[in-house]
Amino acid sequence: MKLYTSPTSPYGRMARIVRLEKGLADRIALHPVKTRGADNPYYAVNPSGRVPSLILNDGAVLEDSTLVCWFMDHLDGAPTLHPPEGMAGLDHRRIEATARSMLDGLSLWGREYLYREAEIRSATIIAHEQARALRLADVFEKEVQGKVLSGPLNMAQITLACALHGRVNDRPQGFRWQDGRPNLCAWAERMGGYASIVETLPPPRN
Ligand SMILES: N[C@@H](CCC(=O)N[C@@H](CS)C(=O)NCC(=O)O)C(=O)O
Repeated sequence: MKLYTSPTSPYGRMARIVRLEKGLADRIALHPVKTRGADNPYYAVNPSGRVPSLILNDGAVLEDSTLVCWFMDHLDGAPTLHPPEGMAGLDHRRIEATARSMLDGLSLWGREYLYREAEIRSATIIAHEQARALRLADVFEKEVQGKVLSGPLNMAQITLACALHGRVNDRPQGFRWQDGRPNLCAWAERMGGYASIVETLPPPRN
């Protein structure tokens, strides 16, 4: 099987973390790709052009970090990172969904800087996403003390880690999530104790 992702994608990082945590490095080869651009050869692999995508041995293309991570965790029939079925898994799913909401907003916000010149950036979008991200950082300042985020590694933690871990304060500009949030800082530091989290750190952007 082949896992396609860019080294900088936080969604791809989730898949790379699960691949390592589940001991799948020998069965799933990592294929680093560059996304975007006209005539990108990656479009022949995954027509949506998004990463991560996992190409199964029969050629099926799985895209979206949720599905890719679910598949890899369940491949051995003994999932360890996903919540249990039914209401027992609700709290895990609730926190994971909120972490994904933060990650989605941060990605949108970051793209204003990555792909738009200063003169065409939307101040409205930036302000909206900044306020959302900081509100959610306040939520997680409390949530990190709860069972789901302080217990054994799981998808909620991996999702939040990909939103925060390795991110310098003020990136995107104005995302000062570390300021006044000691619990969240301690949590992000604790996540740095996992080899899979450290090994998948995105390279620094200039
Ligand atoms: N919901 C998707 C989001 C994936 C996503 O947006 N990936 C970005 C990189 S961070 C991408 O592939 N962008 C390339 C493009 O939009 O063409 C997931 O969870 O995998």
